[in-house]
Amino acid sequence: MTRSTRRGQWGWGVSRQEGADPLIQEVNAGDAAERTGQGTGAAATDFDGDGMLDLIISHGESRAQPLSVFKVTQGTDNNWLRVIPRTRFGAFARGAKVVLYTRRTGPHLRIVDGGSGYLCEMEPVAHFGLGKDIATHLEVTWPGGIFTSRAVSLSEMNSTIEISYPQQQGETRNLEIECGEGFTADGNGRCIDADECVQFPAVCPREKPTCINMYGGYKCRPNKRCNQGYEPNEDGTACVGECTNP
Ligand SMILES: [Ca+2]
Ligand SMILES: [Ca+2]
Repeated sequence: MTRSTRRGQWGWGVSRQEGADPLIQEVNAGDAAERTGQGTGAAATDFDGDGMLDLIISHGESRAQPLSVFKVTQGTDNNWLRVIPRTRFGAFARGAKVVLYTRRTGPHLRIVDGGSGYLCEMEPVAHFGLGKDIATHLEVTWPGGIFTSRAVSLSEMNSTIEISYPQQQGETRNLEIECGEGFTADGNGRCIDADECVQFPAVCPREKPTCINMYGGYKCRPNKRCNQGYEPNEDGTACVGECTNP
């Protein structure tokens, strides 16, 4: 969405920070400003197959206008992976959940959904932009719960991987599973959180001796005594009411 002002063409940007609500702020559209386009919709897809998402904007709600295609010109040496799960009939598997595990940045999640916007439809592909990170393991869960997992080799980085519908539940290719830091493989080919507090009882330093297991990691906090009915908060800086089961 854009609007014209005396200062130029402005639109809205959305950015996300972990653990916080999305931040919505007005930004200058810069080179993406289209003063004459009757904008009606947009879709992100890898239009030219170079592994970077391009933006296609359709125009002309009430009259003919050409499409606009914006190509990304930064980050051309970053790693990426595109994953296409299929249904048992070979169609794009809408509703499939794809989790990609990496060496440094933990798991990345994509849902292959309907992806539809007004007069546009997103591609049914799980696209992962990885920066300098390397993918190691891939899990796909189809609607209905059937699941498969496989290793991702170095030679498969920066490519598109097709995932066919498994012949049987829990079909797993390659038993050498590398889940990345903070995760470990279970017996069914899934990557699960490693409980560092149990695996390494002395993992926390003396000044913060209490270990709190977290998804993909752990935290250490100081000991704190609380009155009956209260418990330390996550950081050990205050006492809060205990959660009780009804
Ligand atoms: Ca592209
Ligand atoms: Ca953990």
